[in-house]
Amino acid sequence: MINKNSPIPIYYQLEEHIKMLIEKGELKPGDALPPEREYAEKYQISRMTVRQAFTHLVTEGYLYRLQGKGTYVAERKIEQLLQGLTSFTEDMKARGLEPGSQLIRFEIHPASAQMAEQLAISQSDPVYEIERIRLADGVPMALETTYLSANLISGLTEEIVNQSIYAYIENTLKLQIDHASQIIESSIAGQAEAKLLKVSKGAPVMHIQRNSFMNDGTPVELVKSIYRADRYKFMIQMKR
Ligand code: 16G
Repeated sequence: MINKNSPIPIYYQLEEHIKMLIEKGELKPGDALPPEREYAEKYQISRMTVRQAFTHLVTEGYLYRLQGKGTYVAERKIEQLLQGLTSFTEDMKARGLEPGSQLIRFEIHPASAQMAEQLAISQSDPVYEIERIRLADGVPMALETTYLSANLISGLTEEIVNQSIYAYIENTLKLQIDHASQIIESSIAGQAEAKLLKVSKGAPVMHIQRNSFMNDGTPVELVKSIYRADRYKFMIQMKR
């Protein structure tokens, strides 16, 4: 399996081998990997090389380390297509996962100057601010803060936002969400969000801002989310 005469670096060969075992399901999420020493002896390579391969796989999200315990296979990441404008509820259902929300905050307050501009409303107009932990099969995936004009998206309740906001907008209010822009930035989890997302402080996360609009350009929502980078990846198809 390891070819020492190959121009391909040994750590890379080991990485590919471990990835293959994960993809084939021979190593499953939560499984412990044999210790570095065992790999080193088995393939007659240095422990440094094994460590280098493990470290890359940790960075790529295939493995994770528990201090003093060892290295384990991580959960598979959810791959989200960026082409469609879908809701969290739709995304999870399409994957056979149970969508859920844990409501952290449900408030209505006057729009700040900045919020009024983003939602194209007047300053002091009422704005909903809704903070939810989004869950997939009960596991926190993202922390989402949604801002909506309370005059446009009227009648929201805690019960509604525990379900799907998009379903309420489209099926109950009969407003059509048409297009959106989205910005994705890398970051690390601060103390508060780490606790809510059940990751360690400093864990990699992605900050996502989505501005959604109706056909005529009226803003529908401004959403600021923090996604777990160990559970999510984004895919976009391109054509030249
Ligand atoms: C997604 C959207 C968010 C939208 C929400 C509606 C991203 C980054 N964000 O999480 O903008 O408000 O879905 O979900 O994809 P819901 O209909 O399940 O409440």
